[in-house]
Amino acid sequence: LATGPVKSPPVTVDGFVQEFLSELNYGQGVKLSQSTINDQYLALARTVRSYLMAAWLETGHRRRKNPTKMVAYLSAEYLLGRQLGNALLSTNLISIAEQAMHECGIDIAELRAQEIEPGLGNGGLGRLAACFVDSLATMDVPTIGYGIRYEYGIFRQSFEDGRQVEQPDPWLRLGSPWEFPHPERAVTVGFGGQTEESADEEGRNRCRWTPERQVRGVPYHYMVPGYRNGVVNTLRLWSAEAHEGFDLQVFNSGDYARATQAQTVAENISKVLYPDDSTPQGKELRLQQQYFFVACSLHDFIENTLPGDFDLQNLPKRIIFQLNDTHPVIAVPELMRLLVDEKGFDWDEAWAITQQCFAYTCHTLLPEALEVWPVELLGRLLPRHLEIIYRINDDFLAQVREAFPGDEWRVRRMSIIAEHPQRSVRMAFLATVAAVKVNGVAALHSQLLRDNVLPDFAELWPEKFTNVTNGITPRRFVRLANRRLSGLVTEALGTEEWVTDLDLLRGLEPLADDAAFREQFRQVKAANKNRLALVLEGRDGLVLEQDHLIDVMVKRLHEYKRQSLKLLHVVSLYEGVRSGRLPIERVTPRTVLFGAKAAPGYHLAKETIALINHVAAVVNEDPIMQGRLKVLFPANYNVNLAEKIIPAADLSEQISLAGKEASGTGNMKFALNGALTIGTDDGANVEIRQLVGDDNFFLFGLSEPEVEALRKEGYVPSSYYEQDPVLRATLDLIGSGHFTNGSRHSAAAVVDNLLHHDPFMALADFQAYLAAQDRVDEAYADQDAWSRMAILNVARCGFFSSDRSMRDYLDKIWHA
Ligand code: 26M
Repeated sequence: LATGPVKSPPVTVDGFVQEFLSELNYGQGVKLSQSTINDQYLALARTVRSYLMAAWLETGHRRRKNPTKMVAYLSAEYLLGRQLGNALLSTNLISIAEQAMHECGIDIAELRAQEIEPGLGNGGLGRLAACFVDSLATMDVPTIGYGIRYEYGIFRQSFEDGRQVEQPDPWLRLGSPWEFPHPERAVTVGFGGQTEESADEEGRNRCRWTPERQVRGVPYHYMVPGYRNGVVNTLRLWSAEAHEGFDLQVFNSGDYARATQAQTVAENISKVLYPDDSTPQGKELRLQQQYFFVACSLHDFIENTLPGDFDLQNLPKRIIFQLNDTHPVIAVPELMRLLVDEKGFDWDEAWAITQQCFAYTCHTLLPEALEVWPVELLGRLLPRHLEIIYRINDDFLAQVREAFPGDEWRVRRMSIIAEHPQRSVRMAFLATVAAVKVNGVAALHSQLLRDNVLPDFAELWPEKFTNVTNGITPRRFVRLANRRLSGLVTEALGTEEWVTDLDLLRGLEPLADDAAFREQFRQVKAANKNRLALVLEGRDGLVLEQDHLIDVMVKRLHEYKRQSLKLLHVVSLYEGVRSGRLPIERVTPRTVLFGAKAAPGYHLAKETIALINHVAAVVNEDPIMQGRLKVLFPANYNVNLAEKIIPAADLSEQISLAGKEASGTGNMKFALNGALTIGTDDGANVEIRQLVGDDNFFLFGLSEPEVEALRKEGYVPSSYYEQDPVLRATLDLIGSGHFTNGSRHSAAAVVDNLLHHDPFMALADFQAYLAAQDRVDEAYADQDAWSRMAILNVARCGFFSSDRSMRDYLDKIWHA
C-alpha cells in the first residue's frame, strides 16, 4: 500500500465532503461548528489539492521514467492570481465542490473571496510566465518553472487624497495551502569573496572561488495543473534563509544580536518583489535576488533532477533554459562556472554546451529599460562571474573582429562591457551572445528588436532572431473569468474543446449575423457588468452605471502607455460640455475605468494617478454632465480584479505610442472577452487588427515609422497646443486648477511635461484619438452592429491562446 499509486478521493459530493471535513478536523484542527471562514478556506484548498496529488506524483514519476528534453522557464516573476478557482476548474470539481460546501452550510463564494492572490510579479511579464506554465502543463510539456518565493508580493495600493499610497503585501499571513516547502532539498549559494588560480592534478590552470558568505535556498513547490489531462507540473520557487554556520564566529563570540542580524541579511534576499516595471535600477539586492534564484535553479536541475551518472556533455539534449528577459541572465556565467570550475570542463567545451542551453526573450524596446550592472558591483558580489563574463566578451569580440576586420567602432558598440557613463555589463548583449535564439514578443516588436535594439547582432547572426507572439491562457481569462460567455460559446459550438483549442472559436463567425445570438451575447455582457458593479460597490464603494459604455484602461502606469492621453479625452468631453461646444445629448453615456499601479519612485506616474483621481472627483459630481460621464479608478488593480473587469468591458484602450509597447497581453484578454479595441499600431495590436479586420478595430495615431520621422524632424508638442483649440481648452482647464481645488501646482507636473517634453507624443496623437473616439460613439449607437463586431473579435482571436505561443516556442526554439 505504501509504495502503490496514490489514490484521489472519490469524485462525488459525499467523497468531497468527507475529504473536506477530514482536512478541517485533522489538517486544521477544528470542528466545522467552531471553524472560521479562513479555516474553511484552508480546508477547501487542501481538499482540492488532494485531488491533484495523484496526478502530480504520477507526472513526476512518468517524467523520471522516460527522460526527455525539458523546458526550464527562468523567471524572476510569476503573477499567478488566485489558485483555488483554477484548481477546481482543472480537476472539473467546480460543481461538486459547490454542492459539497452547500451541504456543509457554507457559501463557497465567500471562501473563494478569502484567498489572497500570490502577486509575485509586476505586470505583463510576470503574468505571461503564469500563462505559459499553465499552457505547458495543459500541453503535457515536461517543464519546471523556476523563480523566487517573495515573502511580500507587489505592493497593495490605496489612495489618500487621490494620491497613491503603498502598503506591503503579506500574502502568506493567513496560511499558504498551495505550497510545499522542501527544506531537505535546500541549496547553498555563495556571494562575495575572492578567486584564485591554481594548477589541478593534470597541471591545468583552475580557478577557485571562495565566497565570503553563504545563503541557503529552500525550494517551495507549487502545483501547475494541466486542464483535465492528468498532468501536474511543478513550479519551484526559492526562499532565502540563513546558512548554518552563517557568521557562526560572531555567535560563538557571544554577540547574539549580531548573529540574528546576519540571519536577517540572508532572509532579505527573497523578502520583497521589486515594484519597478520597465525601469531597472542598479540595486544590489536585486542582483542578489537574480543570482540567488538562478544559482539555486541550475544546481537543482543538474544535481537533483538529472540522474546521478549524467554526462554533462549531453546537457543540451536534456534542457533548455528559457530566460524571461534579462533578469535571469547571470545563469550564463553560472553554468560556465559550474562546468569549468566544478566539473573540470575545458573552457571551449563548456562554452559549446552553454551556448546550446539558453534562449532569451526580450520584453522591451525602451533603451532605459535594458538592464546593465556596474562592473564594480558585479565584481564585488560575484567576482568569478565577472571574470567569466570578461572572457566570454574577449572571445566574442575576437569573433566580431574576424567577421568585420578593422571595424573597431562596431567592436565597441557590440561589447558586452559598456564603458560609459560607467563600466557596466550589458545583460541583453550577454544573453544574445549566449542564446541559441533571441525572440521578441510580437511581430512588430521582433522586427524593431532586429532593426533598432540589437542591429549589430542581427547582422552577425540573422538566424538567431525570431518572433513568438505572446498569448494568454483561455482557462483563466475566458473559461474561469467569463463563465457566462463560456457557456454561450460551448452551447453555440456544441463542444467545450475550445478551452484547449482556441482556434475553434472561428466557428462563432457565422453567428455574428444571427440576431438571436447577438442578443444572448449582449445579455452576457450585461450580466458581467452587473457582477462588476457588485464587486466595485463592495470593494471600493464605487457605483458603476450599468447602461454605460464601459471604457477600460487597465495596466501599469507608465508614460509610454499614455494614460494621460486617455485623461485628455475625458477632460475634452467635460470641457466641451462646459463651454457649450458639445451638446450634452451628443455625449455617449460612458464610464471610463482606470486601474494602474505606479512604481513607488516614479514621480510622474504618481502625479498622473493623482490627477486622474482629481478629475474623477469633479467630473463625476458636476450636474452639467447629467450623469453621462463617469471616471472610476478602483485602487489596487490585480489579477483578481482583472478577471472581473475584463469580461464587463465594451472598449479596450491600447493607446501606447507606436513602437513602445513590446506586445501587451491585456489587449488579447479584452478582445477574447468581446470588447472592441481602440488602439495604435503597436505591439500585438497590429496582429489583433490584422486578424479581426479593420472594420472591427478602432485604429488611430502615428505609425512607428511616422514617430521616428517626426522625432528626426524635431517634435514640438506646444505647436499642437497652439494649433488645436480643443487641445488648448482641454490643457488650459487642467492647468487652471479646476480639478485640483484651485491649485495649479498639482496638475503642473503632468501638463508641463506634456506641453514642453511629451516624449511619447500624446499631443501629436490627440486629434486622431478624439476622432477615433467619435467613431466609437457612432458605432456604439448601433448596438446590433456593435455586437456583431464584438462577436467577430472573439471568433477571430483564437490565435492569442498561450497554447499557440507554446507551440511556437516548441517549434522555433526548444525542439523539446
Ligand atoms: C528590473 C529591475 C529591477 C526591478 C524590476 C525590473 C523589471 C521588472 C519587470 C523590469 C521590467 C519588467 O517588466 C517588463 C515588462 O513587463 N514588459 C512587458 O512584457 C509583456 C510580456 O511580454 C509585454 O506584453 C509588454 O508589452 C511589456 O511591456
